[in-house]
Amino acid sequence: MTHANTLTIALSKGRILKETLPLLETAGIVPLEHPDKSRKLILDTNLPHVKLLAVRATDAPTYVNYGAADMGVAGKDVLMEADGDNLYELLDLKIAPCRLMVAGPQGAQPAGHRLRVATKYVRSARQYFAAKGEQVELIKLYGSMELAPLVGLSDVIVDLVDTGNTLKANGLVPLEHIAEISSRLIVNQHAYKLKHHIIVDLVQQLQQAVNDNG
Ligand code: PRT
Ligand code: MG
Repeated sequence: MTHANTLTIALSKGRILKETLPLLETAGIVPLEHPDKSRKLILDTNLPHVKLLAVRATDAPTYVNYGAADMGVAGKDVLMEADGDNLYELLDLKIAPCRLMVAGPQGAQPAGHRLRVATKYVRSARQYFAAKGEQVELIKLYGSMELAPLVGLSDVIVDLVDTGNTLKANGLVPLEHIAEISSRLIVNQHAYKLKHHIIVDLVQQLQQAVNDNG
């Protein structure tokens, strides 16, 4: 865990960061340099005891789980795939919203084999199809999932859908809804005990900022 008088917050770079900064600002935390423009990975803020870490979206839960960051912001999709024994999920920040879905060609039918599912979200996909009692073959990919059904690597994909434009551009359609996704505020359980005051204070301010947001 980080020093008792400091608070370290792991922020996912990319679209989550963009939407997190205004919330933090409403809660009174402003980085001294813009995280997208700076090459620094540890950012000082206007509050001397608060530091921000710029991490890859999929890594945010890891920093918090091990206590290298006290708190963090991560997509629910990432949290569902991550080991989070030492985490609490404190708040739905309602940012970066999207849906985890099964998608594929219109009327996708397995052709004499178990349904082949390509996805970055192996754990969520396994759980989803197991709950339906459907035996599937999972193929792990790290990106561009939409390509898989087009070249016969898989029958369907499990991926995030927002506007649906990416699916449409590749001739795919959403088939089944798995989960609503948004970004969550997470905290290390040990830090939550030892820095209770400062954390509860920040959570209250962020809750207010989320409510103000809509
Ligand atoms: O790039 P890197 O691998 O470092 O991380 P990343 O790509 O996971 O980061 P980033 O910045 O893209 O943010 C990821 C987080 O944003 C996810 O964990 C989600 O919680 C959230 N989010 C919200 C999304 C989307 N909406 C989204 N639409 N993440 C990804 N997408 C992708 C989706 O995978 C698909 O390729 O956008 C495409 C679909 O968008 P539409 O609008 O065409 O439907
Ligand atoms: Mg991305």
